[in-house]
Amino acid sequence: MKNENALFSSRLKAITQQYEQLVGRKNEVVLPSNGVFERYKHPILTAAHAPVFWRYDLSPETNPFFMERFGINGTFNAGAIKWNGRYLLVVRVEGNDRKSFFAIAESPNGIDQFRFWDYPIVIPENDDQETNIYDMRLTAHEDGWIYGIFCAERKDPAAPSGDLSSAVAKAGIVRTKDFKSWERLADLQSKSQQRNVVLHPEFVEGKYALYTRPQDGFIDAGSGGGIGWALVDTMENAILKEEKIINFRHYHTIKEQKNGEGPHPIKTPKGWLHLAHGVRACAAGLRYVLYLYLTDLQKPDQLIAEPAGYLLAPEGEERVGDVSNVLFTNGWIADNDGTVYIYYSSSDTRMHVAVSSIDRLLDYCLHTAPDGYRSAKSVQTLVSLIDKNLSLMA
Ligand code: M1P
Repeated sequence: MKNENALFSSRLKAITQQYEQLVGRKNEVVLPSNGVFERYKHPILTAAHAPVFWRYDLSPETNPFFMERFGINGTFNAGAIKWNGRYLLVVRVEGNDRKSFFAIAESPNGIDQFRFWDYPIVIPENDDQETNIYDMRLTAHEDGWIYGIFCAERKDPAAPSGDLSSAVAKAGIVRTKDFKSWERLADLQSKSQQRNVVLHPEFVEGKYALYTRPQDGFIDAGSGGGIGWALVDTMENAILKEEKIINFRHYHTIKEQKNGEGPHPIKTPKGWLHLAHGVRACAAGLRYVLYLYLTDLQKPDQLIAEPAGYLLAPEGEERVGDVSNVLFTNGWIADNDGTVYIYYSSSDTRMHVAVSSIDRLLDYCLHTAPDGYRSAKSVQTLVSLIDKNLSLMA
């Protein structure tokens, strides 16, 4: 028992030290960048950022070997908001048991020192209890509430017996004013399955406006043509009546398989700036990348500009994780000085930040050629740039 207590003390000390070093570590900008955004060297959140008192029972009587009692598998796909001067992420935390839940991590500067609040968010359940919840988008709406829309996943009741993987995705809705107490509203009613549903921050035509992602199945977007747009009368009993596609999928692009709105768009002098994910299929499986598009200020459902290809794609260690070759985003923060913090996760495992500005992202959106959908068009774009540059260099 004496030895076991010594073991307990030394393990507690070592693990607490390791945790404090990790959480207090300064991040470092990676330069030179491509000019559009800067990546940071370290992930901002990993499974090891989960507090020691979440993972371990701290009593030597009930945990004499100081072993993990609640394993954390990943911390990813976080919604983001600036609140009382602090950078908050509502993180998808996944346990070793494959269940996801939400927990808030807070940083003083948006790029490092993210620390989880003591308790995860307790999301109230509706009668139709879901099995898994994940990927919350936060919107501080002009009605005064902060809404969180997330994927509520349940086993498909129509699945044949023996099929233990077919599921149904619906949009769950909660709202808060203090990030401590959360009110659960009815799930969004929709004819098709829905994931990546996002609330626009302003009323449009006196209604709540939603970005949607109609999908035929749990994984396949199928006949769902891309990112949708719908107006609903109320968030208390939100019903999707009419839905139209505003950002289409296309053959042989980064979003041929599926796409989905990221966080809610940022209002800029030149339009609403949108961040989304696009998915294509290849021999290695699905590849998820992030892209931007711009829509009209008065009519947020009208496309103004969309650069060809991706803004951010997995690099280095980002390529590897639970679901490899994936970048996903559902959070960004635009500061008053125009700085934009893009929070993205890699391979369903960890969180990162990339920093840009509204001016730079608008410049990228408005001055990068759109997709011509054929190699010949891409060559034309490149040749005109070379012509221009060679004449400047002559
Ligand atoms: O595993 C990659 C992503 O797969 C899904 O994305 P989509 O909604 O486009 O189908 C989601 O489960 C997402 O959480 C996950 O990161």
